[in-house]
Amino acid sequence: MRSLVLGLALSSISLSGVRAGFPAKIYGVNLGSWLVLEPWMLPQEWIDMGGERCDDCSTCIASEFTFAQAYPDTVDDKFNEHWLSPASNFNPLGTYFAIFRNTWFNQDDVDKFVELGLNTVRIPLGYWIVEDLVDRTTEFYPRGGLAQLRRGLKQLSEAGIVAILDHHALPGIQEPGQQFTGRCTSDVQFYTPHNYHRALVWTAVMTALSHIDPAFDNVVSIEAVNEPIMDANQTPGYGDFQKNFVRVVRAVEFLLGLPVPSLNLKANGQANANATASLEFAAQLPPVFPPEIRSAILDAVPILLRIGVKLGVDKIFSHGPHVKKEPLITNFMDINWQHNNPLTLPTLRWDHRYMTTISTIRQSFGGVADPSETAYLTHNCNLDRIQNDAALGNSPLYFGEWALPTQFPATDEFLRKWADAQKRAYSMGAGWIFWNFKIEISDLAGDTARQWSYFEGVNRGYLTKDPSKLLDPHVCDPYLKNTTASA
Ligand SMILES: *[C@@H]1O[C@H](CO)[C@@H](O)[C@H](O)[C@H]1NC(C)=O
Ligand SMILES: CC(=O)N[C@H]1CO[C@H](CO)[C@@H](O)[C@@H]1O
Repeated sequence: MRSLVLGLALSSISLSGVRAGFPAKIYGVNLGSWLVLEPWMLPQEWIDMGGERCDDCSTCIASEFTFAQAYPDTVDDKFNEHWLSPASNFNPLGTYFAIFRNTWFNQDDVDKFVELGLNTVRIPLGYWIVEDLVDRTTEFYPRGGLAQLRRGLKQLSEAGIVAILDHHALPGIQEPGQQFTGRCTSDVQFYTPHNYHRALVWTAVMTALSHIDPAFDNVVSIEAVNEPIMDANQTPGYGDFQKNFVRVVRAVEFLLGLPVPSLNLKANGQANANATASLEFAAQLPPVFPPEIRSAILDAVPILLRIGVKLGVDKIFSHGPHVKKEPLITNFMDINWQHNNPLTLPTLRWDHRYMTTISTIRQSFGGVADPSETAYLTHNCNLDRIQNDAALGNSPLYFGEWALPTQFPATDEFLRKWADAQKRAYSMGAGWIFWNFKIEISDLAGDTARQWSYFEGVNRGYLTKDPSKLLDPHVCDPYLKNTTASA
């Protein structure tokens, strides 16, 4: 379970003057292991599907890639069952067949989010959800995820919950030996022109769908890259990729008819009722958008047209007006995620109006605090991450992944305190998103859910039913370092 050192990831968001659809305070959960499956979170279902367990996840069927490679004929059906198929799920009365209730993400979960006052979800996605980007001679992934994403977004939207599309698993793999990249391998190829290009095409497709497809109405933000390698010396070109990510988002929006005030671009008069035809004007984008941006958008057009046909929604592309909402909020790991001179946001001044931050951090708890209750609480009660990031322009900022794992056996009493201390700290920023909404409850999973599942944390009383509340608002009083400003 090496993935358990995942720890805590920080993300920061950039706002476009107004909060384009984000709640005033983000209280959310990740929909982890839904469209990017990490077997450690549902070990029994994974075995039942035909997967395997091994210490080094590159040596057995322990990721989506190796699964799809091993079961080319059944992989799509198996994953569709995991995702939950709407076609087979609803009977004519619109109620559920009980048999499908145990699939990973369904209406019961959405209802629970509402009951628990959650207002945001972060949805980890693989590049393979845009199926045309997959080179099927060397890359193996299930098909059908996009229909599920649309189905889930609609359910969330009806519940008033906004969504972040998180590019969690990148083409070429962005980090070695991790299930969350979709393939456990030491062969990391994301940081290459070919794969940066594919990630930009993905971004263009997702940006266009976010504005055009009514199913994407509650999408407020797209995250560029989840958890790149932390040593910036090993990620050549990643800074430029992040700039290009913003440029692609803004260029697509401009072509669809939105102004880009920071670039002095007024609403585009050439945008017309045919969205894909509008995007084909990418060839004539102003010079502030380099050739790479134009080619990414032009490559996205036929993909969008095929998506429309395949999902039977091609009419969405020809019924304008298409831009119904604020510009998307571009979302990055914060600057402190990487070391060795990572790109800092100030180099992106040209788009400052829309993007105020890049953010990055991995905090495996061992590196930050000694394995003791006091050290953990002292650390979180005096967390200076938000101020440190703000000093580097990485503000506003939300905490994109957090949970309750410990490097020592934790008592219930400690978990209550530690959940409170974390929520207290993270709420001083733009808010927080827990990893994960659920974890499988099974013998094989053992007690993983106790420290990694939001639902289970609430059940066991570590987390309050109202996310804005703490069990003990004074949890930090004994731990505050009185030299630092306390809140
Ligand atoms: C819209 O434009 C695309 C080209 O991007 C074209 O293939 C399609 O036929 C057009 N649709 C309509 C309804 O005109
Ligand atoms: C670490 C420390 O000295 N904390 C103290 C800060 O102040 C509060 C209230 O005055 C004390 O209760 C803490 O012990």
